[in-house]
Amino acid sequence: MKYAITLSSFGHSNEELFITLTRLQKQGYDAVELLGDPVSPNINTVRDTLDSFDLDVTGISGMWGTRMRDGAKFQTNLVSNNPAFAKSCIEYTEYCLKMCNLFDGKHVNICLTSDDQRLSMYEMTHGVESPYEKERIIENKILPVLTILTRIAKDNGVRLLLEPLNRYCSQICNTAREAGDIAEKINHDSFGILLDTYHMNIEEPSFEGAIESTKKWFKHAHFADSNRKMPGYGHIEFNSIVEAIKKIGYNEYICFEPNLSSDNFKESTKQGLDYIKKMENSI
Ligand SMILES: [Mn+2]
Repeated sequence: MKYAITLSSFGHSNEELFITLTRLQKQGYDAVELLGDPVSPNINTVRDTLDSFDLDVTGISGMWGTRMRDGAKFQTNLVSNNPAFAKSCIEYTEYCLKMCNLFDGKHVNICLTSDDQRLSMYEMTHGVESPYEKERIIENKILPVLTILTRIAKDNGVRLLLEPLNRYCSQICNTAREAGDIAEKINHDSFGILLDTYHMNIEEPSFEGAIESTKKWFKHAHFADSNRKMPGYGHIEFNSIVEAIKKIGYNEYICFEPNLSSDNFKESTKQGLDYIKKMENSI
């Protein structure tokens, strides 16, 4: 297995990229995952800096849903009732796919967030949309968009990976099973699934079952603990997850995607990495 971490996790630190990468390489990371940030990309600077390190780029994490960038709201929702906005979200994804190609990355994740209030939020009534209505949205709105984006991914020599999110982020595609159903319908080598332990911990009946059921499409993993910290800092039992991933024959990257803002982040990125590496070696 190889190990990576999302650079967006260090956004809070205002640390220079060179300093972050120097430490990550020393700590034993093999790669980093870049944020698909169209607001302050500095792509050439990032490329030049990365060139002086022995670190690969796994791929690009898209900025899905609503984020604050440079004090302004940045929104990307692939499921939108506003045609002009929906078009701009497809263009944004294309930007990420091209960026991925430029950095020799393998994939771009996509999450199915929506600006439709009924679909975007987990409301007091719980489970707002009926399964039938969700199916209708997937057939009419999502599959056509994913088909276009998969073609663009193929043209750029990279893969589009659908990442299920927990219910507090989106009402559509919360589980490995739902992602698997979509993947079967797209049925393309340039399309796959990314599973994230933080979201799985909320939505899946079993980590092992989720991983096993998506083995045909499983192309990447995000690791964070139950509280979004580095593994070992919350209460997820990672042993069974690492075992299940190895069992399906996956030996690519495990990419940590922690929120490091409340930790001694320099230490925790090392401790979490060592914790999982040790686990992997003992299985
Ligand atoms: Mn993730």
